[in-house]
Amino acid sequence: MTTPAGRVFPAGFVWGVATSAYQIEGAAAADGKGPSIWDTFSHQPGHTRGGATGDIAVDHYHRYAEDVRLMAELGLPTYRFSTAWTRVVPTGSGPANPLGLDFYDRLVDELLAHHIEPYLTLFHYDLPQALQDAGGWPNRDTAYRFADYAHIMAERLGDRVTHWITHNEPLVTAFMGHLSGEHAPGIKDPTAAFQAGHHLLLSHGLAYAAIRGAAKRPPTIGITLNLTPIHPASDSEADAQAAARVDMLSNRLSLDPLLRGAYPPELQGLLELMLAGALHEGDLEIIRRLDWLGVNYYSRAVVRYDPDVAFVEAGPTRPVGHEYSQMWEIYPPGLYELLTRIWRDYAPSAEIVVAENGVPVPDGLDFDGRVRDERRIRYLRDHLAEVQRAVQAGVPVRGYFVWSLLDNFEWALGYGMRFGLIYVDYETLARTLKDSGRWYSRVIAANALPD
Ligand code: GCO
Repeated sequence: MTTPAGRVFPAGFVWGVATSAYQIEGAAAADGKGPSIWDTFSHQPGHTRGGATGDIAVDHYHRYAEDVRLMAELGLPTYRFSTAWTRVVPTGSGPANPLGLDFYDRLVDELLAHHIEPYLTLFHYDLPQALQDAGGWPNRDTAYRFADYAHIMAERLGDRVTHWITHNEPLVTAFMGHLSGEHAPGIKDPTAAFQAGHHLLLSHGLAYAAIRGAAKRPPTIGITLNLTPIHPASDSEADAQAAARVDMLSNRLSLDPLLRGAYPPELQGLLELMLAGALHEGDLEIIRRLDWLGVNYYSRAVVRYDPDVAFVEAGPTRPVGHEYSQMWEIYPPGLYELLTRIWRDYAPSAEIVVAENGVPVPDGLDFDGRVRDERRIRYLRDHLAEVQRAVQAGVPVRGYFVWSLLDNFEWALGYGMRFGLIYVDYETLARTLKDSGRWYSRVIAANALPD
């Protein structure tokens, strides 16, 4: 059997799947784990759909060995997961909890025993509640506590873990956590949102240095950003400007400091106001430390001018005649647009990896026990074709991770959204490989898209 050259990925292309601690682990108070802001937030009424929490999630904490075996069956060469800060340092500062560290030690060993390379994310939204009580991300001190935690992790696991991710989607924490309030800690305060964003980026740079200082094997350290092409709803000048403003706050606000060492000059006035006292001399030098950039892509946004929306004066629209998933428009060319834009606008020395891509599909077990999630297969195939197009256009994309390995806790949306390559029965917690999982396994084995 031959594969047409255009369907083959570059040699050494990194294939993986991604998860995060609070979304899968459960065991919310086991073995000395402290509470995080997501434990608090999900337990307060009205924050999550159906009052869902991550108390049990998919019980990965107790079933990790089974989950690693499933990954091995899929032929996965890498696995991206996050560690829960409050397992390791229950109150966010002070001594480490040996039992929490032991869990990640066991997980890493289990992965390596199955020839699966860990990609370890240090922060995926679950800030220690004790640090929130002391001011959370809007408090500069939190950035230094994060670096201490990074040091502890690198000291313990840096002999076996090479690939590190400091933060997942810092602007989601900043804006959904501190402006819209849809995510923990549920704050609605623009100044807090911008200051949280700056301290998250600062803590990335501080953690970068901490990991380098403590890891025994030379690490590669990245950050993952949710990036979204922003398109205007019409040809009007007002819509074009609205799109540019949204782009500034959702994409350039993190890309520019990380890859250029400066905030977008167009935001100077706003940031002087919002970051008054928070932006210290030297911060931008610290932030600009990066070995690789993880691009999380799900969809584009189409916006129109709306003077009633604070700051951006722009609101979302849903173009008719397009395809939608349960959460967003399905728009594969957006991934090509994003990858080529990053390359064209920034030419980063940092490597580029697609660190999350996936789709919620309301799938379920058929009569014969199979999960026929054809829409997910189509989504993944169409997006991987766009990755290939970007590679052919000269963008050095090094890898691709599917969100997610398993169906899991989708934050404010609870368990309603299924993103997994593996189906989870939330009553029994039984795992069933979906058709998309089988399909992805073939892609990995061939390092190519099937015809
Ligand atoms: C995020 C996270 C994931 C989500 C996924 C689907 O993007 O918020 O990285 O935790 O589950 O993106 O929304």
